[in-house]
Amino acid sequence: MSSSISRYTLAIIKPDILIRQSQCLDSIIQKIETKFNIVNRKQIVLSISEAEQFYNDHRGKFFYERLVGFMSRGPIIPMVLSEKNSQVDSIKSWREFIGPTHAENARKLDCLRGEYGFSDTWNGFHGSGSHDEALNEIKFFFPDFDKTNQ
Ligand code: RTP
Repeated sequence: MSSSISRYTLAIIKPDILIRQSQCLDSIIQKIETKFNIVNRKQIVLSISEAEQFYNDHRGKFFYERLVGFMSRGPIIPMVLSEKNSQVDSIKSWREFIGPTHAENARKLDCLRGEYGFSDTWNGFHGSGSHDEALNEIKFFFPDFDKTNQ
């Protein structure tokens, strides 16, 4: 059973948090650390072409340009997270923790996007959607991350 559990996921604190709500960053990190170990973390600003590359799968969608513009607009904090409970899938758990994509839906729930998200695009947080996506996204931001752990 444990072989189907993803131990790591890639999370991002998006620019809306760092631009508009940087005073909340410490409490957001504390909240995250109640449930996840932060294995790797850095703060960077993506170029437009890096944001395009990261969101390449969304190319052609109506919100793509807005998303790329938003994600390269200010600092982001990518993190490799691991669930403190090793029996729990980190990818699923983090996605539940951040909640639904759209702010209106997220606000109905107890989740990070509900508390800190502004809109459908400015929604505060990213989480990998699958095991393969997590591997690729971790590699994108942390090329030296030890893959043998994954
Ligand atoms: P993520 O990949 O960032 O964890 O988000 P997700 O799976 O919940 O959402 P997805 O559909 O993959 O969309 C990626 C990001 O695009 C922005 N978005 N804007 N209607 C809109 O304006 C819209 N829809 C999506 C969000 O920032 C979303 O997280």
